[in-house]
Amino acid sequence: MTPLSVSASTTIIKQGEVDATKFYVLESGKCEVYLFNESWAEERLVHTYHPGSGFGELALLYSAPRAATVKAVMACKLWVMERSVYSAVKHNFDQQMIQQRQQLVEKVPLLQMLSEDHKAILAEALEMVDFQHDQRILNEQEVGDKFFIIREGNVNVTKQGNVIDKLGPGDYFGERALIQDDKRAASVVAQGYVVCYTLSRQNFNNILGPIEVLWRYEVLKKVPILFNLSDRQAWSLAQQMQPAHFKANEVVLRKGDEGDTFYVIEDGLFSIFDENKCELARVGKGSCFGELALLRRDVRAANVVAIADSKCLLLHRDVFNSMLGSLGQIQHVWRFEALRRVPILAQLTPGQRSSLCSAFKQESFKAGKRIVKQGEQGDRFYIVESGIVGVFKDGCENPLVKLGPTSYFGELSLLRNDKRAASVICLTNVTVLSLNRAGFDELLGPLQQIMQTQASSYDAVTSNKLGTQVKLEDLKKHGVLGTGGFGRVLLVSHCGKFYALKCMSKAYVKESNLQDHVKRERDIMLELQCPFIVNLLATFKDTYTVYMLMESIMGGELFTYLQKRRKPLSENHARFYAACVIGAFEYLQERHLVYRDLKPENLLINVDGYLKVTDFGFAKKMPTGGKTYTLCGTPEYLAPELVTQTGHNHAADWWAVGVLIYELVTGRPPFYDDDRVKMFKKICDVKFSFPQHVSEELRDLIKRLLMKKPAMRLGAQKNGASDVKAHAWFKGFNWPAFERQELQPPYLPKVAGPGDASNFVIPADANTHPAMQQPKRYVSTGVFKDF
Ligand code: ISQ
Repeated sequence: MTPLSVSASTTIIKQGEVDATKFYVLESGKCEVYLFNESWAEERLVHTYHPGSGFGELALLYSAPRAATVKAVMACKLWVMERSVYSAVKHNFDQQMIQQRQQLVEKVPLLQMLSEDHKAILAEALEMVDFQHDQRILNEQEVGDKFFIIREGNVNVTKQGNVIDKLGPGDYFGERALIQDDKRAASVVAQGYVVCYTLSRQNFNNILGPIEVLWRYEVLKKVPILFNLSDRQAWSLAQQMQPAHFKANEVVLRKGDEGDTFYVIEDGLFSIFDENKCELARVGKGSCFGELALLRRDVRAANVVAIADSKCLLLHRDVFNSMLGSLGQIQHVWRFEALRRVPILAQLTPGQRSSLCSAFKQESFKAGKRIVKQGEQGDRFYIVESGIVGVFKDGCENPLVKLGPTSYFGELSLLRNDKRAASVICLTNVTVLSLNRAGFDELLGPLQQIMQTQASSYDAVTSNKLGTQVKLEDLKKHGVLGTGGFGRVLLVSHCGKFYALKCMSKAYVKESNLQDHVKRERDIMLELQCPFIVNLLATFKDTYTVYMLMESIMGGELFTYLQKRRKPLSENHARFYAACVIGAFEYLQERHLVYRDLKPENLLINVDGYLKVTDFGFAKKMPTGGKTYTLCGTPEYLAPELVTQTGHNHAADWWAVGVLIYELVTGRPPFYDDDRVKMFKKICDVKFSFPQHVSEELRDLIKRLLMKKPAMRLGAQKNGASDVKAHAWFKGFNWPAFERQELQPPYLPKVAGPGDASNFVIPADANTHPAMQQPKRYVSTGVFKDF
């Protein structure tokens, strides 16, 4: 904090001021707080600050306009904290705490085999508990389901009253409870004040799954020939493995025998040796051998003998094949799925995509390697499968663009029979799928028109899911669907079909520093094809504006509908809308995307009565175990970890689902308070109550979605959205019919025809609203060049 001295009558904070970033603590003097209100038409004194008071704390969190004016009554000494300093200090501290927890998790042998991601998830889920001197933490002979790691203090381990061990910080006990109900072998008693981290088996299972399956899963994920298995496939295989015991000196495999089983060592030690008794390797816990037997009928390449009494988990080729098909097929299926995510290929039929899978060749390149050279005649088309490549032109040091998974390159020289227009160099280790000219012509024929369009007018149309060429000037305008600071959403038509066209002023986007926001929205939405998400079809730009052409959803915002009704929804009605949001979030979570802006304003009612999520400006790709720190969303819907800015992930979306359902059935969000600081405190304390009419099932569901700890939240655990869909509140809800969109909706909006925009309420001042006027002149400096 930095000191600040002000003289009497200085205004320290001014009501309405935006971009505030400072928090103040008054050391000496006196300050007065004034509030201005339109109806009073004057400023009124509402509070006085004395030494020791702090004010302006919201500014540490985000740029909310100041809620009141604070003036010094006399000369004052203050201390000032800047948001950037606060964030840096806090972030540092939080990281240290997380690291400390992770280091403690590392010490427990049972947990060492977990992947780094899983360790991080577990570390976050640990609960802190404290004990007073002499308090019993565990009781001998009692069945317990919790394990403990000591954070601070010391404990005695006692058996029949005798101390048999002493444990201190970093030591752990009770870990067998994670595997099974076990009578505690000893008691543990606090010596002085003790703080522990703890987790129950039930919570562990909900978060990561049963530890014994998890352990096998982690081993399977490390076997090279199984790299391409999806998480779900590896998990189901792990569940199918059978235990086997081997005595010391027992022969497990003989060289030359035909093999059909794959072995994972759970405990013990094995020697692998050749026909000359020459030892090739010794392998122990967590290693595996015999994996080639999964791939093909073949003879064993070496002998394997148990050196000590050992335990293994076995997987038979027939089990593998019956569950997943052959490994060759798996590679195919995996590639088929990968190709589905390539936007340009989304319009191929499954049959066409399947032929593509076989025709594509997988190639790997090390970081720094050049795949395509500018000026050379090109004869291959590429899709990035993993890693990042840069497109370089004319010896320029910086890449023009970076391309990641699902992006493609090399199509220009094939389409135009021309030399390569740029070089493509790997920025990381990269795998690509490549296709030669014959395959490109034969299999990608249907797409060449689209590629041509994109290639020939990168400045007019950059991305397009329409399948036909649409030009901005061909769109006929019919009306306004929405307005905002960014610009407006218009109802447009092309060849008799109606669309929503979101027009964003480049000047506004640039001034508000939202370029990344807008680009991310485009990139993410173009990849999505989900019945519960508004489909983005094409993007355009001209001198002053960027445009997003979307399907038109004509029933209006859920927000408007709720306001018009003037009474909350029935639980049945809310269940249907909740199901739409759950459908969208399930789809996003499977693609490792977080949405971060759930609220009724962002839910549109389709003519068929189903909801669609719109506005993906805050959405972000987030790998498993990943976290992000940018504060975004609507205050009422923020999860505690967003308020405290301790890092958030998809669990914050499930929290917002809890808030939404609560708002739908009660008419207001659960933590609402006029005073933002109080509202944030209520969120962090998870302080809310239910009106009487809310059913027991719904109370339970909302409580499970509004869990303070993200890892404990329904939807954010091992089984993902399935847990939410299986909750008692959805008992009897026909999910399969719903997903086929055959379930009768609770409300059908009145829409006279595709051009009827009457469900969209445009403010009366829309024409005088800045967004409705000519866009501000702003000549792009290239920030939208790849839009
Ligand atoms: C789709 N249809 C109607 C209105 C819309 C507003 C914003 C985004 C998409 C839309």
